[in-house]
Amino acid sequence: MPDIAAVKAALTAQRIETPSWGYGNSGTRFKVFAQAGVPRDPYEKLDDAAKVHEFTGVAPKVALHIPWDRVDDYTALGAHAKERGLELGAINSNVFQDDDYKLGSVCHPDPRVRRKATDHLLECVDIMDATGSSDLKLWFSDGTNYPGQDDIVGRQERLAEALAEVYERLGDDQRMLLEYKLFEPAFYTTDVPDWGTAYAHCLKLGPKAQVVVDTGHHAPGTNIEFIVAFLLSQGKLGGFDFNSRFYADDDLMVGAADPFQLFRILHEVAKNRGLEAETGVAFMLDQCHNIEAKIPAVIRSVMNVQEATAKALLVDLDALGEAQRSGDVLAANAALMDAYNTDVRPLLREVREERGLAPDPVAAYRASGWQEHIVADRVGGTQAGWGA
Ligand SMILES: [Mn+2]
Repeated sequence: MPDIAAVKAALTAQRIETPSWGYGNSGTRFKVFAQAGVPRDPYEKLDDAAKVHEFTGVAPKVALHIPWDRVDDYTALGAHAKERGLELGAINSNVFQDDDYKLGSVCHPDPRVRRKATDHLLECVDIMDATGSSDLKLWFSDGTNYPGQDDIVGRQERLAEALAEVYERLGDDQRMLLEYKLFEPAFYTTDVPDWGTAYAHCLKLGPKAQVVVDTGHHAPGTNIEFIVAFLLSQGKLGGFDFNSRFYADDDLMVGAADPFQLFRILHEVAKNRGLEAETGVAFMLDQCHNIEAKIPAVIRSVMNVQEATAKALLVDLDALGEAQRSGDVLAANAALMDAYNTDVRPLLREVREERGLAPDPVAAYRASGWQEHIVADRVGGTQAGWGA
């Protein structure tokens, strides 16, 4: 049986990075719903993220999105984070919200547009230098809508050229995380549609290029845990963008639609040493809270990852291995199901209390008065929002 002290130590050591955009207003392509008290700038987003860390104890890193989080002085933003016990995490580039990018960014047929897009990615590395961030997260909306619109292989070559230039610019302790997504906004071809394409580019680039798995970016029925296990075994899993999907890229709270899938993913992570810091797997959230209160939703999401991780850590790997070697299909499956069906909430409450945290982070947040404070205080100015 797993050693409970080791399980608790792994849960205490796990770090879950929250996204700056999860604190701002967001919506669908139909409507962005504003909420009272939402941050008006990246500094206020960090103030909210600090509350998530204060009550969970495992969320000190905050991912930024450029240009949504553009500031004049990134060193000052880094200092603001540090004062609140936070660090700035992955820098997410944005080459999808400009008229120039109608036909793509780094894969665009026009070299001028490709230059502009690549320059933005290089600027993101400059920002990483200032913030101390180690990860550049790349997601490209590039693709085509109609058969014949552009040359599929030609676009891959343009992509490879841009990636190589950015890769060369990375410092020794920096890496690029290449994210894939099946479709949307392009509907016919997407230039980085799947893990295989991302993996092939990363393999060619070198050890500082790794794949990021956004759990919402697959076709229905895709076995994400297989992808995770394979990438981990090849040293190419850079991290996760956790969220949850019922249909397409829903960006709902992680574990909402399918907590069993989240458990299966985290079982592969735990089993293949992905929870060990030196493996370098970044556990990031990439979610939008359109209709639910934002800060408690981020806290809930962190807890959902913790619960799935705790269950994964409770898998009796000795019993599992024994059953697998002897071909005992039912016993092997039972080893996973026993762990999945364990109520780990008492264990997590204990882990928190042992660290001096409240056992229920959502209740502690609600009792803290922070929500009332920001609603009263953040009046006037422009609220930060998705796409703003
Ligand atoms: Mn993502």
